[in-house]
Amino acid sequence: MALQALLFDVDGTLADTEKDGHRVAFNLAFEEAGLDWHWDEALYGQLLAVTGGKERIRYFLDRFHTDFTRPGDFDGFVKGLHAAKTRFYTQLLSEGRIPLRPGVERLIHEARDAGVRMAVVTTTTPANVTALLTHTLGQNAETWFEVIAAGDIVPAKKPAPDIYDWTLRNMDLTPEQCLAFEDSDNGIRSALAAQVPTLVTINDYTRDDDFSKALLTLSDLGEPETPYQVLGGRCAELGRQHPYVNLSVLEQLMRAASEATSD
Ligand code: XBP
Ligand code: MG
Repeated sequence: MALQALLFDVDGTLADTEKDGHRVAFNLAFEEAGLDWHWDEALYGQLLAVTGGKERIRYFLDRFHTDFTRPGDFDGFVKGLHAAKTRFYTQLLSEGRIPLRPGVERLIHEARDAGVRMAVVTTTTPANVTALLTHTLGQNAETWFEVIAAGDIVPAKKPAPDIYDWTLRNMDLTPEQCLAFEDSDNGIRSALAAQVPTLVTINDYTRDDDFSKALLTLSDLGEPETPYQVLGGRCAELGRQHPYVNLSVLEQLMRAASEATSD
C-alpha cells in the first residue's frame, strides 16, 4: 500500500528538546515557585520513563521526593507549575535555542511539495508544538500539518496507542498507509500498539531503548553531506543502501515492510 502520511513525534524526534529545553524550563519553573528541586541530566533521564509534563512532576514526587508536603489543592499546584514551565519553554524556543534535527526540515519540505499528508503526534502541550514549528520552520508551518494531535486531547498518553488512534481516525487513514517517526521506547510502543510502522532516530537519552521492532533505527535522518548511521531495525539492509532519508527511501521501506508482513 502506498505511503500516504508521515506522522511525526516532536520531542527528541523533530528536535532535541528534552535536555536543554524541557528540563531547563522545569527547573526555571521550580525556582520561580520557590521550590528547591533541581532535575539534573541523569535524574531527568529517569523521569523520561513517564510522558507528559504534569505526569512527570507527579512521578518525581511519588518516586524521588516522597517527603514533600503536598499543598491542599495538589492538582492546581501541579497545573500551575506546569503552566509556568510551558511559559519558560516557549520562551527558550523563541530565542532560537533549539534547532531541528538533521534531515527534518529537508524531509518535511519534500513531503509538502509532493503532497504527502503530515501530522504531529505528541504528548507535549500544543503551545510547545506551535512554538517549535514557528520558530524553526516559519510562521505558517503549523498549517502544513493536517492534524496536530497533542497534550491532553487523549487521557492516556504514550506508550498508550490512543494518540495515534485519534490521529488515524481524524485523518481517515489506516495504520498501513502511514509511517511514524519516533525516538523513544514510549514513542515506538505507542505507534506500534496502533499498528503504525515506525522509523526511529535515537538520541542520547534513548540510544539504549529496545527498538528491535522498528522498520529502521538510525542516528538521525541524515543529510547528503552528513549521512546517517544505521543502528538496526527490520529493514536495516535497505537502510544501508542510502545515505539519508527521503520519500523514495520511505516508500521502499513501506514496500519491504508490507512484503515481510504478507510472507
Ligand atoms: C515527550 C514528552 C513530553 C515532554 C514534556 O513527548 O515526554 O512530556 O517532555 O511536555 P513526545 P509537556 O516525544 O511524544 O513529544 O511538559 O508539554 O507535557
Ligand atoms: Mg519523543
